[in-house]
Amino acid sequence: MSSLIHPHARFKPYHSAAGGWGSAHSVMTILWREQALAKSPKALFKQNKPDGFACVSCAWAKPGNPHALEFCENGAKATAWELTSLRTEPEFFARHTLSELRSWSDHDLEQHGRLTEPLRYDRASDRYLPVSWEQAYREIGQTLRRLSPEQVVFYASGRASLEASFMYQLFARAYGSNNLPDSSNMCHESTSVGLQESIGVPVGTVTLEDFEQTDCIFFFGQNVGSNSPRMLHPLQHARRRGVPIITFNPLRERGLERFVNPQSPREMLGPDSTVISSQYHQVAIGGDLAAVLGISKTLLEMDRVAHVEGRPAVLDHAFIAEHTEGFASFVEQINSYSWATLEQRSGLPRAAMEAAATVYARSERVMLVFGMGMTQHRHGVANVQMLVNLLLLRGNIGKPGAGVCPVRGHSNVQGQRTVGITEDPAKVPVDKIEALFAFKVPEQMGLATVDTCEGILAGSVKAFIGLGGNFLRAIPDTSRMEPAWANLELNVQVATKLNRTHLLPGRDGWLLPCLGRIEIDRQDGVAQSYSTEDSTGCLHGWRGTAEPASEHLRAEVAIIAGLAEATLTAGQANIPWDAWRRDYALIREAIAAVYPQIFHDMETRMWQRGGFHRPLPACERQWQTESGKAQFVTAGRLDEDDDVSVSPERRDVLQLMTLRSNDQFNTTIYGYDDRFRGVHGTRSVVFMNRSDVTRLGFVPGDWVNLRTAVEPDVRREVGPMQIIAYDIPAGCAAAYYPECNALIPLWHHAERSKVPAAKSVPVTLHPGQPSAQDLQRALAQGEQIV
Ligand SMILES: Nc1nc2c(c(=O)[nH]1)N[C@H]1C(S)=C(S)[C@@H](COP(=O)(O)OP(=O)(O)OC[C@H]3O[C@@H](n4cnc5c(=O)[nH]c(N)nc54)[C@H](O)[C@@H]3O)O[C@H]1N2
Ligand SMILES: Nc1nc2c(c(=O)[nH]1)N[C@H]1C(S)=C(S)[C@@H](COP(=O)(O)OP(=O)(O)OC[C@H]3O[C@@H](n4cnc5c(=O)[nH]c(N)nc54)[C@H](O)[C@@H]3O)O[C@H]1N2
Ligand SMILES: [Mo]
Repeated sequence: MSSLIHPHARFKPYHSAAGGWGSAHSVMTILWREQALAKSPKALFKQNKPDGFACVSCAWAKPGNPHALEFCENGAKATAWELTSLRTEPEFFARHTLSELRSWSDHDLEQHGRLTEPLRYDRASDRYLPVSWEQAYREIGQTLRRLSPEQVVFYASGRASLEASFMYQLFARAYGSNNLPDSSNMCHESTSVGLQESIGVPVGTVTLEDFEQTDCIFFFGQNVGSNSPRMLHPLQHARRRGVPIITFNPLRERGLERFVNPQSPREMLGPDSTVISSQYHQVAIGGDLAAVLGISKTLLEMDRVAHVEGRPAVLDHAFIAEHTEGFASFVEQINSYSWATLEQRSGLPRAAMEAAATVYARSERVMLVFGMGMTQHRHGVANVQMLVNLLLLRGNIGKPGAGVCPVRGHSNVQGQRTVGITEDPAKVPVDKIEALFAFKVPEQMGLATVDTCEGILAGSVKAFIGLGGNFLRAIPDTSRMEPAWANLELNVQVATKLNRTHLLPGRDGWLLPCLGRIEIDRQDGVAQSYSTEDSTGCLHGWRGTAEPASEHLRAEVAIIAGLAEATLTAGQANIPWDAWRRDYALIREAIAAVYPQIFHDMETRMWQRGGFHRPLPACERQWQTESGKAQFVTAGRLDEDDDVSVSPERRDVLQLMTLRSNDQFNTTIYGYDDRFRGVHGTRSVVFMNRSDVTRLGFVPGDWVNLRTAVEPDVRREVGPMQIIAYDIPAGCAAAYYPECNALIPLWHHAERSKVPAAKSVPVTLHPGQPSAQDLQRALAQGEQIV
């Protein structure tokens, strides 16, 4: 793919805090470039406000009393990206064939602007041509009727509202399919599986109020400064109250180190930033199981000594006895590992684990925050459950200021699950759906994301409908998947911007442009409202505030209704698609009828200041697990991969994590800077420990290709990339997603949750050949590689 390297590529360590002037500058640059404020100057003031719209970026909680500007650098970028004045109209496709566009970068495709009209792929000219909405619905409906339901997949990316998501899963099921994969299959599915088993709810238990009451916060594998920056405000307040924050991350992420609030004039002009983490432990990639076992081992020992000396216990024995099961085998597991093993596998000295344990033991109300660094591993589910074990040792679930806090990704990804987007029919109220809508919910388990990919490779999946997202770019094993994907008989993509998935249209490709969340959604002349659920299980109502990017756009709700009406035959179900399309309050009524406990009185409650919380039994210490207790779960083994030497000094195979820069939202690439990590103008880099660089015979600045070190008969390779010597544990490396997705074998996923193990890909390095152009650019900059 072209233009991965920008003419101004350079690497320079970043010494400032997260937020601050760097953030303000970055926001202004993108607002200016997209000319977004010219079109909708008030939009930023409405972001995350009771009378405004839910930010389209991350799923972090929205406070009841928001700041004047309740958004962050990356939220502002996401808004500007959607409100851009630029357009990708039918004339654009008249000028460019899809073969040509496949050489464009992710950034250039989306940056060209908003899609404006429905399009259909024309094989003869290799172009998208405009069509009418009616033709699109009719012909897609005809094809769907011809295919059998188990051959069709209904993907959802995690942005669509509760209303659209509820309709989407109903459409799929009335049609006859539970094939409802979504982005959480690549994201927090390890959390949903792990937490459900451990504490009887699939979601986190922490709310914003808990941040005000906690006395200790642990952070595992989440990059708050780039990926949920609004959380820096409650973290900053917590630090000011003296709350310790203990971080486990292979990289020293700037947002976890220091923060200057860009919305505080005093802080912006003053010399001080808030130190966020009081302890920072650079655990090896995949080393967290061992690290938490080390902390737990210390706690056991402290408890033993306290008992001998007649001091108060360190563990909460009353809680463990009354509320948990599995403690004895957890203790047995802890005792089975020597400190030498735990040090080797975690990459941390014993003293580091003891330091974390000491603070944990002193604290009465501990919260534990985590992200993709935990879930995207072969041991993703075990990681999540190990974190819960730690909390259970001192009764840190089900009391104020304590609990588990997975930071979700897409702004409504948690809500989509709540209203039925799941491949597992056992997770939806089948009786209610059947009684209300007069159809039989299919009993067969549907396909999640990895299963869908396997089905596409095998040819058993013949049609794909995407409600948002960039599936073909976000999944693993992209160079194996792309050729298979081209065989799809039907490919329907509902989207706001052009992306690589759209450039492989299969045999019959449709591109249906929809309204973004920030835009006013008028049905029969009346502006509609909608709702979402954030990362803390809090539900909110929202309205768009900007004029639509084009008069031809349709709302996601309208598109789903149109497709459903054209597909389902009379008598197949009794669902009032047209009435729902005209009045979203009726959809919410239907949601409340199916899920009364959560959604009763939705129409008033969703407008309460700060929204409302869905009931979570675990918060009341009611454990809806198999045993009726909270569960200590013992991890099977500590090794991430059998293929990688446990001793970092001897590895020619490095453990690669693929992650986000500060200038992207998933596959949406806003730009080529990763300010906090000191990278400017390029994404073609691999971060390595200096000792590994030398040991493997390279010097910083060398160009290398990365090759997957397992399954040698399949060549998986990406590059060339330039080596940056970086502060990362020996034996570990990091590079950017989605460019590296071709390296991840499809089968290399978490046990049980099937989340691709994007944070632990065993790779080897091979001298790479930069193009003459790349070299010239790099030399012209005289760049400094540190
Ligand atoms: N601006 C912006 N915001 C976003 C997104 C975005 O792309 N851009 N994406 C959204 C989505 S969908 C999601 S899921 C979230 C993702 O947000 P994050 O969960 O922060 O995801 P990543 O950027 O992939 O970074 C994961 C972090 O885990 C660390 N890590 C990797 N491996 C390990 C490990 O083995 N152990 C430990 N302890 N740490 C590890 C990495 O160093 C990195 O800091 O953000 C959401 N918000
Ligand atoms: N290697 C590696 N792979 C990963 C990850 C990783 O860390 N490493 N992270 C994984 C994670 S956590 C996730 S969540 C997935 C993300 O996977 P996806 O959710 O599939 O991808 P996105 O990049 O978020 O999708 C971007 C596209 O969504 C469309 N879009 C934007 N807004 C709207 C809207 O309002 N409506 C509609 N209909 N379309 C819209 C635009 O056309 C845009 O091009 O990727 C996963 N893949
Ligand atoms: Mo995600």
